[in-house]
Amino acid sequence: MTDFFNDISPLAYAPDSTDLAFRHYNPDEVIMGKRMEEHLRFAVAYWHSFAWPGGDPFGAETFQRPWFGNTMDLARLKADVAFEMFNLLNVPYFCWHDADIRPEGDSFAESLNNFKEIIDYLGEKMDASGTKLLWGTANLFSHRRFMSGAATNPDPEIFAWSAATVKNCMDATHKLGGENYVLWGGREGYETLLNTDLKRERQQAGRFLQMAVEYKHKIGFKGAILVEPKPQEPSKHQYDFDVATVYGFLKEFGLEDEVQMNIEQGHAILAGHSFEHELALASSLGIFGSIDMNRNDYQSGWDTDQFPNNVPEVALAYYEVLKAGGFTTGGTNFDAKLRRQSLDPIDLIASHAGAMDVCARGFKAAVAMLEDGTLEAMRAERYAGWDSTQGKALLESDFASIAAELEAGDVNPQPRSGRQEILENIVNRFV
Ligand code: XUL
Ligand code: CO
Repeated sequence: MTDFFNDISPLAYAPDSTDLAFRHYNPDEVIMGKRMEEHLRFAVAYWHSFAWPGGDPFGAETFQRPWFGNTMDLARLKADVAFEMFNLLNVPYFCWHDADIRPEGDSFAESLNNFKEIIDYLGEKMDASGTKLLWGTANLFSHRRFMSGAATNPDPEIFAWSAATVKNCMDATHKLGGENYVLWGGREGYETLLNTDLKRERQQAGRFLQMAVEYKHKIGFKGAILVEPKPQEPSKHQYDFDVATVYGFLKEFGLEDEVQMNIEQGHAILAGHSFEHELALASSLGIFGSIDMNRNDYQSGWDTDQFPNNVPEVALAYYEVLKAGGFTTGGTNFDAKLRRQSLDPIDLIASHAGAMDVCARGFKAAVAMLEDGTLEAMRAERYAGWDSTQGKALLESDFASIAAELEAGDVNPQPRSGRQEILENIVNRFV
């Protein structure tokens, strides 16, 4: 035991409590035939909670964690504290980048040795605690070697470095029984077209992703490969802009049946979409995988990665997740970080606990909306014309025949109300 969380006790489900407790998240409550824990599949993001120092563009670290530093002992201490937090929160999953969990060495080989040692250490802790790995990923964006991209770098040596890194991160994810492998192209984009061969860079990114898929099959990894779209930040123009863009990219490289989406709330907002739009689109394209749950500041235009606290928004997101059939290998990863003034260990616990409660509350509202059925009935009614014999025949027809029929008749279709306010009123009954 470390003394970091000191006198904080494991959180319980206690709906009437005014203390640190869950008021809505009850992992054992059975909803639609499944325990809430199995529906929501919460994960803690190692990077924000244990590696992020609380810096911003105007100031360096505000957090002074006892495990900060570049040694193996400190990496083990970090893991000890992380698993203590997973236990306090009773959260079933976690996620990591290689750079979050191991100290950087002086060479590829030294970093890899550090990484492998920590992976074994995490494996022991996972066995002892029952915490599982939702996904692993490689940090191909923080170190200065990636400043011009990883797979899309103008320098082939960096492509090779990145490929070898992803290979080892996939091996480690597989070894730990991880359920997905994520690729977020942090620096896969550009700052100025003046120095960028856009066509070449996209080809490199496509080949890189094909190699990841080939390697997954080679090692028999049964989890999903997930791409995480984001429109900008850190690069001015990111190639994986949003779900629609990534789908076109997957089609181009023949990967649409191999790769799914990890959709993040804040990234959807930065792309000018709602979270539920990105979820609904991925689901309609058959590429929905997992979510990174956070909340973005609507004014700043940056990726603020705040903990979710807006129940109506979360409810609409889980409504789409449920309509997509729920999570299979995916889950709800809190890709969210404390505000830099939230210094204390209790802030880490309270932020996650509150986020889990907001998600549980939104999820229950989504289930209630689905079970009530009015929204879906009204949607079906709106499109009923397309289920009629005439409606079906129309899509089999052609412009000339359609026009001939219309010109011979005496039709004048009348517009019908879209009922948006009534639908919003219905949603508000549940949230
Ligand atoms: C960055 C982001 C990442 C990915 C994993 O905006 O969301 O943390 O989730 O690399
Ligand atoms: Co993310």
